[in-house]
Amino acid sequence: MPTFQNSDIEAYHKDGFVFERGIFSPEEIGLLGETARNDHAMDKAASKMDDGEGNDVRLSLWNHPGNGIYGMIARSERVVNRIEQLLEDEAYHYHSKMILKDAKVGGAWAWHQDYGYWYQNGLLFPNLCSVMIAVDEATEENGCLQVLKGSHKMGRINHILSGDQAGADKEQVEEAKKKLELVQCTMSAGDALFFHPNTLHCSAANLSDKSRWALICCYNAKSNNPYKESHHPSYTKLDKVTDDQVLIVGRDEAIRSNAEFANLVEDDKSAKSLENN
Ligand SMILES: O=C(O)CCC(=O)C(=O)O
Repeated sequence: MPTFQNSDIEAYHKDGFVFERGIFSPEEIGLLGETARNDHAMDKAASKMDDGEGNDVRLSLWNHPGNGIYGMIARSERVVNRIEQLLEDEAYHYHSKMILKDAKVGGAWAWHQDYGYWYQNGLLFPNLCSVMIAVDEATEENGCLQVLKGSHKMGRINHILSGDQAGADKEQVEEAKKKLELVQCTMSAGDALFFHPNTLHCSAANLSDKSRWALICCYNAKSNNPYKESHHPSYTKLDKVTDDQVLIVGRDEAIRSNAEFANLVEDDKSAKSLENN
């Protein structure tokens, strides 16, 4: 079964991210894109978050992976085994989200660390990992993810609310940009980027005429079970599925869009809790 090579794992720990190109085939990622674009429940559940610069970022989020194609991807051995190599622990699903960065109107994401949000949720250690899977091609023009290489080694830095987003302390980001390489994470549909929760990342608004949708699945280590309840789950055993399930479920129109979307506006306190800091 394909997993990360030692050199990939070393790169992740050194840089705070590692790519796995073509982890999903064109048919698999095509089925994911088709499911998402026809998924009225997901569209309805999508929340808009003000990016503080006049645009909105739109995303749908769910806590449990479910049995649809989203769940088959998040639970697939090819993803979860790699996550477990990086976490050096059993992984459980913390949440997944579809970032709906639409052509012309998709907003920007301010520089932040995911742990800047998740730290509020009773997680003592930054032993989490996310995988961003490109549903559409991601280019500089349509606002691909940007990361600061090695920034995870800075530890968690202060975050303050900017629009509806938690933004990392701007002075520290500016200084970090002088020392660390900024990487434009251009991706083809089906590519994956695994990244550390303290990796500083952002993305520009999508002013192009091509949408940039992406699925981001986030995992926590079993040993990092949160000490208090939050809007994201505590340890819940993740049932891995064999890699062939992505196509089997994706080709079945009756079940492929199964997901229980969370109400981000009501439930998400990660960024909002910074209001009182
Ligand atoms: O999709 C993007 O451009 C950024 C998303 C992101 O940073 C996040 O969900 O934490």
